[in-house]
Amino acid sequence: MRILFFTDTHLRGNNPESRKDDFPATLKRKLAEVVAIASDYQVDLVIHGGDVFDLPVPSLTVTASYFNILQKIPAPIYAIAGNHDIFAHNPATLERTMLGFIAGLGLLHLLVPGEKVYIEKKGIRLQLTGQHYHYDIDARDPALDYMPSDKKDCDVAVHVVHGMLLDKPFPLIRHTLVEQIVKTPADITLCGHNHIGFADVVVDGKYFLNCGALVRLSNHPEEIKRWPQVLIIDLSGGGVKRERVRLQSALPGEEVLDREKIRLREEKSQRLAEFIQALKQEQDLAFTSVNAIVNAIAQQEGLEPAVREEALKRIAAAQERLGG
Ligand SMILES: [Mn+2]
Repeated sequence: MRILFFTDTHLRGNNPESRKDDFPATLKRKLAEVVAIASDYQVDLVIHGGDVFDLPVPSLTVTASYFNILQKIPAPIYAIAGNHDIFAHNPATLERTMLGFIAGLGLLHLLVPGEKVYIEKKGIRLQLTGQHYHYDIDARDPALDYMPSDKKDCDVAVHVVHGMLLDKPFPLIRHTLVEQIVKTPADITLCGHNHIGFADVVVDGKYFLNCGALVRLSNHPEEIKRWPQVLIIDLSGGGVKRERVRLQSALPGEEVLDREKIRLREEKSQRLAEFIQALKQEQDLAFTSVNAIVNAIAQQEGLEPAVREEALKRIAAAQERLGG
């Protein structure tokens, strides 16, 4: 049994700010290549890790132009919803979204959290479960989202999640670490959401895989370096053979992502840093001169000392609020 996993396709009808190419045309070429890979590898099953669409309700024309290609995949597609597929990070809105509609038409199958699907092909029985993105993911007990309740009546259990699963800690981003979920009953955990992906992690015969997004939306240096790919998992012979297939239709990051925008952003933040530094240096001087002005006014107007002191006190408080 062979599985093709891909994730974060962010189907949309226009260009992200940082892309220099015709993004919808590129997307169509990539999807056609995914169809070809699925066919070449004779996959029995395709799994999408979420963020199928870039918006919960893209236009009908945009949807048709992409699903016209995706429906040629010669195997069933199972998917979960990513944060971009739903409104307000709430999977309860799925029925009002394009992903919900597409699933209603039978163009793909949406996994239902907590429900097991069994697929049997070439003598292998697979248990498939999934978890959509939701507002509490990576903030509550990871077992609730990243682990199926159990593995039952099957050879291999696969669990798919759209969440920030990382192989090592990353500051400032709400995430879940692989080491927190190594007790999962699933043999294979497939993850989307983290577009950069990570190298395959194997712990005690359990596989934690994220091959990265099919598209590069941001001009982050990591994205420029990265090559879009899909993951082929071969379960025949009792093992879990993995192959990352790089998309030949993808172009080098430098050609599609606008470095000029990065340069401008870096320049802007550099200038901002210089400006803040200059402000800090000026602050003592400015502060002294404000005090001098208050003193001058107080003297000129013959104000009572208490008034002058109150004014200076308020200026000091304001200075403190501004961070000294
Ligand atoms: Mn995404």
